[in-house]
Amino acid sequence: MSEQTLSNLMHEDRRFEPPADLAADANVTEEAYARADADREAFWAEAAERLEWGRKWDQVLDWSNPPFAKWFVGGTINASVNCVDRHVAAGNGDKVALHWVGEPDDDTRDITYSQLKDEVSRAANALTELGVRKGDRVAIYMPMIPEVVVAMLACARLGAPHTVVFGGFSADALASRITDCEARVVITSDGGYRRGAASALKPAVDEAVEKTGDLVRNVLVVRRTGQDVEWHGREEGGRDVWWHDIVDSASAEHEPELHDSEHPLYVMYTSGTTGKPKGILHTTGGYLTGTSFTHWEVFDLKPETDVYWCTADVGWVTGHSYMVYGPLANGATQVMYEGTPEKGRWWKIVQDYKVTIFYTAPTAIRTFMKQGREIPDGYDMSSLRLLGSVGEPINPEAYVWYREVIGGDRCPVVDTWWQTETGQIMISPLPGVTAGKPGSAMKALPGIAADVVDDDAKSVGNGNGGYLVLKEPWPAMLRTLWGDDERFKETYWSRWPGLYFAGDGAKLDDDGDIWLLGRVDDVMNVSGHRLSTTEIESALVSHPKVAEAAVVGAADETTGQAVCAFVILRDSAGDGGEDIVEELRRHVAKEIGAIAKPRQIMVVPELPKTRSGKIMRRLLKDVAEHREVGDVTTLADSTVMDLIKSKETSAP
Ligand code: 6R9
Repeated sequence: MSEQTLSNLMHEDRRFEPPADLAADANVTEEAYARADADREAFWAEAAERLEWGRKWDQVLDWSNPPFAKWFVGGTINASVNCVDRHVAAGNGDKVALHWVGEPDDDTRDITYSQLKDEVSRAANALTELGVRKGDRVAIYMPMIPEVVVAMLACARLGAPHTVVFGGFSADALASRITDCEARVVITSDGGYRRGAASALKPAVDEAVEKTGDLVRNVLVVRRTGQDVEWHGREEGGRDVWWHDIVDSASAEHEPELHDSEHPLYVMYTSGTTGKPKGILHTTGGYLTGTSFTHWEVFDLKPETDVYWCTADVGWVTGHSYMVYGPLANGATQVMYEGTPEKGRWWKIVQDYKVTIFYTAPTAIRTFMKQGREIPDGYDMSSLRLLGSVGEPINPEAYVWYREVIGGDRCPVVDTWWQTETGQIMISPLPGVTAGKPGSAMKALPGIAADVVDDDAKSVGNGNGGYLVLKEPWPAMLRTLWGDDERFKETYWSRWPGLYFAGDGAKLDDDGDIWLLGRVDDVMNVSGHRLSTTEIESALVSHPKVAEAAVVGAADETTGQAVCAFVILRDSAGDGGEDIVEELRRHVAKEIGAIAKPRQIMVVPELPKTRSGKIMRRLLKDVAEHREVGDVTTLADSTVMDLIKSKETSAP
């Protein structure tokens, strides 16, 4: 990728220094980089010391059989004890762990660490009664209610790896995951609230369970909405059990077993891929070390005073690492919200609970930009002190808007790059150290070795682009793909020996800071020029009338690929005016160059996104190439594609 491309992405050249008070009292300072470089294993061992272990490890890292890593070898630990019991034992039992906010107004619950410990213990006893034993897999398919956290921690307590399937996924998606990891128990709820109405979950579980033969022995059901459900109770030889029947009556005493550091903690299936789902396996000691340490480091968490809120759904890895395991292991007080981001609701929650640290995705930020700043301006968000972003590259416009409008121009923004596979944040500014550049995730964190390389695995050096790789193992790394070691090696480690290939394109700027450019499969080739989708999207979004943009490369007879853009206009732009398409094409040409001018621009009401906020470009590509639209089961809202297609047929 050219110099030109880099400077285009960097047309916002302001730098934001860390606030002086934050820097003065930061959990992690500049010296950490050198300390970690000097002895990486000692650095991670120190991070592991923050946790409570049964038996200490004999060896920090066993990398004798790459790419299969073992961390804290010989150590024993229980994740659930680290997330609840030890905070109670330390005298923090009355501290709120979760400020849970339901979607219906005034439907809230505050849950302290002691209450959480009792609930987790009851659930662990109830699961034991259902025959769940160490090593058994449990599928969880639930809305954002406290019981989902309880269920996960109860599984972790027993050493029964969970696999959480996002509640918006179809019965088919659930069935394939249950089958792949052979889950014998499914935990779900009758339904949940979405956009003001109760929607059902149990029927999808019934359908999925039917499809999986007699694999599933029990379905444990939380009553959330009270809607009617079809019921096959145990008394009539069925498999359904109400949560309130067996969990509420179970004992709140549960003696936890210590598990091996490498005992499987959970399997998380990655979405958006075709064919058999990839089950990312995370284990216990290293994962908990990596997530809890980075949560404390990157968000500068002060557990005594901070109120932390990560808006991710628990069905996504961010919900696992930075809503459940990281924050709870750190004894944080956090907000958990059941609903979707309706206008103003999030900001009211920030105001009501005096949220200090807020972590969300660029797609949400761009949606709020589209609605206009009047909405957040109506709330008092002066409690905020730090903002985080995850899931996609954050374009400079969205970064600056986030910082100014949500963060009152005082909060640093940490743009955190990581993956389901990495388990923990890998590349991010340190809020007390780094002068942030809008659009850049900056540097690998202390203890992490990242680089950008060319086709021959050579470092590209400053000022150049290539592929993002990780050069050294890290504690929360995936251990394998569930049941498929070969595919694990093939997918991540085969391109260049000894390097983990993340699948992302990236550039190093002149200072050596990293700019993520999206998945390498999102790189287009137009008349022999490599163009990044991120760059053109960023150019489109910098136009005052555009709220969001998605760009795909569609097959083109003359140019190989052609740029096709889908844009959502800001509310204030109305229909954009007659010449909007031409206006935007000219704008891209001006920002990047004529070569990047989209062949086609469609103004659309919505974009197809996964629940984690990633735009599913392959579906847009289907539209751009006039094909039947592919599998939409992983979309947060599967009707979006119909809207887009109807736009296409009505276009002149
Ligand atoms: C945590 C999560 C991983 C992919 C990753 C990359 C993209 C995530 C990013 C980012 C640029 C960031 N990604 N964070 N790209 N800047 N700060 O999102 O996990 O769902 O597995 O997705 O998301 O492309 O490879 P996951």
